[in-house]
Amino acid sequence: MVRQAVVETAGELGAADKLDLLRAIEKKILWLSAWTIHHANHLRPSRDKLKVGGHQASCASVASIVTALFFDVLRPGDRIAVKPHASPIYHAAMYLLGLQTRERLERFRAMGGAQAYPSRTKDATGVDFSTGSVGLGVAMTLFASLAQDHVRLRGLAPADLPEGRMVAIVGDAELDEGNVFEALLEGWKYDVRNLWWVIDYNRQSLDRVVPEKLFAKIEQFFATVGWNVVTVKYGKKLQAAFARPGGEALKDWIDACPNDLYAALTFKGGAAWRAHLESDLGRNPAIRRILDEHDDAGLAALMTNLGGHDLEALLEAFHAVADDRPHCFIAYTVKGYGLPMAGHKDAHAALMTPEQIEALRAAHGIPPGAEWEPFAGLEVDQGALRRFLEAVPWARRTERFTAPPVPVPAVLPTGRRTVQTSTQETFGRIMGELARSDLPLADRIVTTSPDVTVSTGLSAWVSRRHVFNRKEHEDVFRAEQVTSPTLWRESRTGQHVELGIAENNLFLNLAALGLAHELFGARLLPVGTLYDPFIARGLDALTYACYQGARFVLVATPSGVSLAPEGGAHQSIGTPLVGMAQPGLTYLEPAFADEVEVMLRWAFAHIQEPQGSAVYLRLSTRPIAQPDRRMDAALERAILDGGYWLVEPARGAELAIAFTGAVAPEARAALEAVREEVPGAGLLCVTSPDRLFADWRARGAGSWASRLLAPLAPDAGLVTVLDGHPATLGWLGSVRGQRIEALGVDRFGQSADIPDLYAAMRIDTEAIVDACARALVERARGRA
Ligand SMILES: Cc1ncc(C[n+]2csc(CCOP(=O)(O)OP(=O)(O)O)c2C)c(N)n1
Ligand SMILES: [Mg+2]
Repeated sequence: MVRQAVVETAGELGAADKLDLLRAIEKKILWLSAWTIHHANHLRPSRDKLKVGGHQASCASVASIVTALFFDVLRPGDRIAVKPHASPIYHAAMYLLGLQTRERLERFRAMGGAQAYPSRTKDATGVDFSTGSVGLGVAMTLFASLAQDHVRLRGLAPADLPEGRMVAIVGDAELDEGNVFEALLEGWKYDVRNLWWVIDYNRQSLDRVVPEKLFAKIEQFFATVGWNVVTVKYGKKLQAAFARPGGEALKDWIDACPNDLYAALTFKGGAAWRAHLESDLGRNPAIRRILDEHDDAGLAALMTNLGGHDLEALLEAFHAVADDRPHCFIAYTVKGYGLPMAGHKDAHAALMTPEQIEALRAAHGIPPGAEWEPFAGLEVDQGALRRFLEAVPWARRTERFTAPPVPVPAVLPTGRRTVQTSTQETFGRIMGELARSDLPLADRIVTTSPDVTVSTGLSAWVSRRHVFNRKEHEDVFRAEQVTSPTLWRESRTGQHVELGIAENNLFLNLAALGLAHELFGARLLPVGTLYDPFIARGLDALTYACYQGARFVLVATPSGVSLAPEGGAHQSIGTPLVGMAQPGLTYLEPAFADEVEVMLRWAFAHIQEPQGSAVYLRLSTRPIAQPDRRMDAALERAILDGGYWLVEPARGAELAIAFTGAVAPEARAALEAVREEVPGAGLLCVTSPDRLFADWRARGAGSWASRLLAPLAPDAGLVTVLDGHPATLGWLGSVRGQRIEALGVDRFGQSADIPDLYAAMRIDTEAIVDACARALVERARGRA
């Protein structure tokens, strides 16, 4: 029977009617998620015979949570990360809201279709935060909340923009990822607000049903860092059963029931529940009554009536929140709830069979052929449902803001350069000058670093622009006249976000700050610093930030073995390859101070361009002699295109040395030595292996690399060298089919000074000269 939902004159629904509509939505998105996955796996022709996959059980687990949040609780300023494996049910919710198309659902996990995991960049609409690598989307919401505070407290956000809650729907196994706890601790330090994590507590991960009583630990962890923990354990039916005389015994039994037994009985159904309850509690007259009053199906429904599947219980919990404290909701659920694999330990990747989906279709009252119809089989008034969906507050929001770009001046203030200097020192100096300036650019820069602010060159910047904190705090050392070059004043308008040592947090913070223009309508120019080797520590989070299209400047210093005595375990080798291979990130590595100036200015513009990217500058602490030259437009262009001749080769030259970064003195000395024998040899400074390579791949013979190498003889020898993996530049030999000697670092962990280390790694002058000799011998052999 179709139930008429009464729409009151004021346009407000009665609570009962709203609940009916929400229940219909819950049922529909459960169906659509199962059907979308089924369609992709069974009905769409396969060309490669690979499993398509999708997670019907993970979706079912959050059907009620998704319904409650998206269709009733969320408001326009709120932003949400949905656990990766709930992607189909999330897309189903967007479909009902008119934010997703049937075509894209039909192409779930296919080119151009709805993505396997919610994707900010690859899904057409609706996604605030990508998820996929578990734990990262969760923690991202915490840093998004900090970014929101930052733009609001600094008065950068548009005045009419509502303050939003940053919400995550979290798989319980995501809490096994350490980065979640790194974030929690940081959030506590910053007194983070407006943050909700809703944990889908189905007590199942991929492989198994977890035996631990994890909820107790979750409660403790979160309480320790100042969160409010709300447990939504039982639904209204079970609550009513417990309230009956003698009902306590049933509650005690369920509370004591091990997770695996509860899951197994859920899978087996009513008869199995009855058998167990009868044997354990059958003599209790109250339990007897409950058993007698329910048939098997009714008993199964009662016993699995957990809070996370009870819209009333969930809505009550969500709407009861009256403050902006961070909230963790532990919503008890069953993985696969409402589907045949419910409770099975292998539910994670289980796919319903054609027979099972057919039975579900029938049970949902959906006529054959109407599987994609949004309202088919729903026992509510369709007009009322349509009006309700059209009025869902969260869907009527600005999904992405645009913020005008911040102008970048033609030259940055750079201060006085010394004759011998390092690229790191230069970076620090420019940041100090920017801090001093009244450029609008400087007002939008926000720096952040995981406890290496001072050692990566940000002292001068921080001293002038201060550390961001909701609580103001003077530099006590300064007040007590203890001298230090760095003034550490914390203020609500500070422009540096200091993090504890946790590189995952750095990259998630950069991801959040680097999306502030889209999320919060305020353009920030984030600059993150860390030691280059520790990129590896946070690499997945860096990938995550780039995948979301976040824009920031990453300054990694020191790098390579050139930090020398400080080195050993702090050496980085493969980071240039990371920089080249990472989509959404452009890697540049300056050798000289004037290159840093050019690159940094370009970076501030590039991160704001629609077709731009994040930028990674790999810097060094090694002071080196600077070339005596004036920057001009041509040199600038060449630096940004990826390279220029520091010493021009003669036309038809038979040899050239190409180098990147801190090995400039060795490369220059080697060239001088070689020029005695090969006067026409040239020295190529490769300022961005990444840009040079990408351009060569795109344009081949017309590329900058090809044009740079054009003066050399077709069979000239090339020697490449850098303080990093030799593959970074080794490809240069392919540009014109030239013989290559690729020098670089391929071993790790030895402390020493530069002469000893460079010799050991074979990137010193002697090694370069030797490589040149080999290249010439090979060339002669090739000619003979
Ligand atoms: C970093 C990372 N490691 C491994 C995986 C593979 N993986 C996908 S889901 C999953 C288990 C997730 O369990 P839970 O978070 O409890 O989700 P649910 O039970 O809701 O499906 C694992 C290990 C992943 N996606 N990301
Ligand atoms: Mg789980």
